[in-house]
Amino acid sequence: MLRVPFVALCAMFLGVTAARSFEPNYDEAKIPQYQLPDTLASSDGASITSSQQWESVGRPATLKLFQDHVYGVSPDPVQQNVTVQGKVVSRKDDALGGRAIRRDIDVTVTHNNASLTMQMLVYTPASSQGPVPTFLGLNFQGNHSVDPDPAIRIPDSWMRNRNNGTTDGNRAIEAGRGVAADRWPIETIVGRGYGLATIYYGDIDPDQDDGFQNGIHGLFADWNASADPQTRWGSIAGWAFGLSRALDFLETDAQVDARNVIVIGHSRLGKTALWAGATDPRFAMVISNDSGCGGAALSRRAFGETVGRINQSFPHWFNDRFQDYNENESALPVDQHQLLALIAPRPLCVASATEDRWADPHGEFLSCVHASPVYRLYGVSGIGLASDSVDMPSPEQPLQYGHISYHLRIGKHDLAEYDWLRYLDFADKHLMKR
Ligand code: GTR
Repeated sequence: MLRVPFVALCAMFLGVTAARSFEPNYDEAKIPQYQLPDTLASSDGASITSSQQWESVGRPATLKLFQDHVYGVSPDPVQQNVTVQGKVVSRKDDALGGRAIRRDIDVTVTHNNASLTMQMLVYTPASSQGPVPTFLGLNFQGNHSVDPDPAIRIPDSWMRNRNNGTTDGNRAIEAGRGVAADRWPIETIVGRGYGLATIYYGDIDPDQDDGFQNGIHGLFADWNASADPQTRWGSIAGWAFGLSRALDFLETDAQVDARNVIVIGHSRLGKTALWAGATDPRFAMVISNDSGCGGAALSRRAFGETVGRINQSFPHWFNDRFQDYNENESALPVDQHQLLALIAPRPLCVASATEDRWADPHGEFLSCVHASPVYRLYGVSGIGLASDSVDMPSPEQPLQYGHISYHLRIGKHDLAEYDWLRYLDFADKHLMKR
């Protein structure tokens, strides 16, 4: 038997508990002193003063920093000869009591003779005369969870065991039908003249640390092997890649106005929507709902969830280099306001919830403020407050003055009808008038 001295045993125990016990900071007074990277500084220190300069110098450099230090580098679909094909599997012209056309579509992504199929559920208003602006969002629990309609397919890809009767082990089952309908007010969306397309995020990549074996990562095994292990794509980048391939298909779809596709996501999928919007300028509008750490919240504030904590819980979401910034946020060459800046000048919604302190609502709002200078390069305002006030707006007093919308809903971490109504208003203002 191996004898371990008592002192060493105590030290081991303390080490383990120290690694596991994490006390989030929820006190503004205890936020570390920090200085944000200047969004408009180019690498030689000169200031970027025009949208042309931003697009030729600032934007590509900022995007590369996020690839190299945060989300990872994804394969280039053109260089990798990726093809995308859609096949309508079922269609109902009088869904939702005659209000919508519902289609269930297989979207197949092919690379090197191997393929991955994402099941996409698309609703468009039954009354629409032509292609409509459409929300595209990933869902957590399967397409069958967004509406109780028994005709919607149940995904067969890996799902986290929810231990609440809606899954059987790692599989989705009938009992999950409609369980997430509150998050997807489809009748309201189509009633306002928009389409909704949604995909179960596990169809793109399973949300587990599987070492690049499955899902979209697995489809690019050759590319992964040749990529830098420090910087290759994590799961957020994988899900965002899937959203872009979904958009490839929507560009060929007669019922969707592909010039007006709005990418939306909640929580980890809000982080994903932001990265999709940053990497793919074809998304006309971007929505981050309660995205928090690694999403809209400033990392340097280390308020609620921190970089160290997120990397400990979800090491597969980001690239491996992001681990260098655990408890070391100020060493990051970027912060999340620059992620929002990559979306300029497109309309962007950032939303928080009062009880969602884990996601740092104030840090999400400040990101909007500090992204605004890039919007101004395009002659539009960002958050649209006088002299970029940093005062937190009151709950449920949405700021929708400029091209960045911010609101703080009263309630918990969720995607609620209140949030959707704000997004629809903002889309009406910026997209419907086009
Ligand atoms: C939490 C995680 C958050 C957020 C959330 C979610 O556990 O700490 O960053 O992404 O999950 O996606 O539901």
